[in-house]
Amino acid sequence: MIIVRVDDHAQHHATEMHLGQLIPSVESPARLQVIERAVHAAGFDDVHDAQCIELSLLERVHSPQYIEFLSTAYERWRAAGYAGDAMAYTWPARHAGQTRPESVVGQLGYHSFSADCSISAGTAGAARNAAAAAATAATHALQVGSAFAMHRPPGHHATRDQFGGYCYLNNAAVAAQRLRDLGAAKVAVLDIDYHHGNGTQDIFYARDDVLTCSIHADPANRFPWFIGYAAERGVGAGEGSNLNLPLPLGSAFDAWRDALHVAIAAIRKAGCDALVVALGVDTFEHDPISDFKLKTEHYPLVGTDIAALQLPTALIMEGGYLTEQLGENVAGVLQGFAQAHRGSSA
Ligand code: OKP
Ligand code: ZN
Repeated sequence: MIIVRVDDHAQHHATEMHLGQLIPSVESPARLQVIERAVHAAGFDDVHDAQCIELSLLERVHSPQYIEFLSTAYERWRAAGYAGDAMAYTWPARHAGQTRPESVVGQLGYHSFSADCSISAGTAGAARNAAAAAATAATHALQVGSAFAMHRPPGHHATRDQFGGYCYLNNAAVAAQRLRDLGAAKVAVLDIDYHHGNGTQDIFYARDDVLTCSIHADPANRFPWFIGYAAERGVGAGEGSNLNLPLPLGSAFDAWRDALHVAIAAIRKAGCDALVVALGVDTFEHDPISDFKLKTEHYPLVGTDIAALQLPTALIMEGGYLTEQLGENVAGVLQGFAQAHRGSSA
């Protein structure tokens, strides 16, 4: 398995509105340091730098207007005389129109859906590097069978033109689009993060060339609250190409693994020829913001189950917030996967 690394991620450190208090985001630079250490210690030494990502690929996933907004928002915020990180405080009311305000403050509300993250000085660059790592991993996956994009910030909550949930550019969607562009006819995105991959669902909702599957905490009681329900199955040509498997709060590995097998069966049935795994390990029993009950010993089994699909696979880093065991859990998935995956002769 190829490991794709990034530069400059530590310059992204967002502010988070957490239940009435502004705190440094739990999606911290330290997360990636422990992941890098554990992946290296596990013996994965085929490490490649992320290659630059073309704007044209990014623009197949995100709106040009949003990409431009992301890269200039922090400077505009500072130039307007505001302190701290750029953060929204107003979102469109239910029957508001679609007007995009001119002010950066208004545009922050237009281009985000939650106040759990902000745009800091290094956010745009780090988000771009993460998307680049995802695209690079997808390319390697087609060439050698599998690759892991080892980056932050995560991406699966970012929609075509909104950030939120610690996510700015949708790395998994970029990987899926890259796989399509390189010739995969039908791509599956399997999202195993604790939270619903709302952005990925949204980006591909009307398309039948990308099957999106997400196993997550029931949104009736967890972020992202308004989306991620089982009844959401896609629209138009995309009807039947979205599979949500919400689970009750507190779910343990047995129930979680049953859902994984349902998703894997759906991917098989759809005849997908490449796979993107949105790899979050905030399903861990001691994760500070989640409540599933997966244990460290389960993560290699997760990797093994996914490898059974025997598809070219790009594994894309998402969430996981207990830095103590984060690295071990991520490396566990990769090890289980690598042992069971046949790879490719190409
Ligand atoms: C990102 B990923 C409020 C917490 C809300 C939402 C969770 C975002 C998780 N302070 N944060 O899916 O791991
Ligand atoms: Zn998550």
